[in-house]
Amino acid sequence: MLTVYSDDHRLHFGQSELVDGKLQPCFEMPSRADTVLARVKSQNLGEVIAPKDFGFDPIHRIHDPKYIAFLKGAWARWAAEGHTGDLVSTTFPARRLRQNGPIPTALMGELGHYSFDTEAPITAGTWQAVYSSAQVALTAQDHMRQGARTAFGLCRPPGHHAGSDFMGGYCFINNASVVAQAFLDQGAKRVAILDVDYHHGNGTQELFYKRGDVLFASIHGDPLVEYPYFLGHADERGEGAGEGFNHNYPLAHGTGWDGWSAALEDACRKIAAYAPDAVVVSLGVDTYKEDPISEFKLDSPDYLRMGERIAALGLPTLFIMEGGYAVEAIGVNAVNVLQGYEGAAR
Ligand code: SP5
Ligand code: ZN
Repeated sequence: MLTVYSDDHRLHFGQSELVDGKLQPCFEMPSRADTVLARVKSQNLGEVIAPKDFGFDPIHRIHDPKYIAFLKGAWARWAAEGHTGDLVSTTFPARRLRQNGPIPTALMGELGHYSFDTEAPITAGTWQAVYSSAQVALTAQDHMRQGARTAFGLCRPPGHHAGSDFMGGYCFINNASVVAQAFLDQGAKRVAILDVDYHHGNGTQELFYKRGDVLFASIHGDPLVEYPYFLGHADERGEGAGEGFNHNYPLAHGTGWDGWSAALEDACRKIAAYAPDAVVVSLGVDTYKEDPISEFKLDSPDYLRMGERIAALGLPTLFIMEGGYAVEAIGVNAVNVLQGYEGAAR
């Protein structure tokens, strides 16, 4: 399997995040991608290539160009104001504040408008890392356009919490959604996105909620008790043309492979019935038992089984890296999914 990877991810390195009332080093750190890349190489998964540049058009198919322009220019504005620390929003338009009023002109106000939490710090190199992460995904997708049955976009930063015009949850550009749209724009009639990250893919759900050409299935911690809290319940089934094409599997803290794999089985049956031309997997491995911010109990061999079940769909499948914070283990776990897939697909 081809892996696409760029060193540019290192340019995004948030200093700290607020956890349990204390500023701690960001869980979403550069060593994550290094660990996964090292495992790809040590397992001889296949060739590793740098991304090509597909420009802004495929990104603008998913995200508001005004949001993207804001992301691109935010650090320069922050630095011009004399700041050197991370740029992080602290004010958000909650209920009964204006959602669609004038966009603030002050940097912090505009940032709040384009954010839903404090977990997507903008640093000096964030834009370059974010742009390259999207190009990593698009290059992996292009490899499949040229005929490959599968590919791996080793994206960092991740993307599934980012919506059409907001960042949050360590995410800025929704890489999985960008490539799903790219498949459609190249002639696919239907694409399924299977989100196996521990957290609900709220951004992805929002982007395709009213559309019938992308089915979204997500297996995640129950939002009653888990981030991102405000989306991801089982009764969110899609709207309008999208009615019936959104499937959420909220699971209890402590869920292990038995419960998790039952949800995967149901999701895979929904995907098979939908008969998509391609599957995009939002590949988070924060479901691991040792993950520092998560409460599922998957073990490393379970990820082989995960890949095998996805392969049994018999569909072209593009894997896009999302979360996973047990840095030592995420290489083994992510690559186990890919090797499970390849072993079963061969
Ligand atoms: C891409 C992705 O996986 N984003 C996840 C963002 C989740 N951030 C929420 C962090 C909350 C951590 N709380 C941990 C408490 C440990 N005592
Ligand atoms: Zn996650």
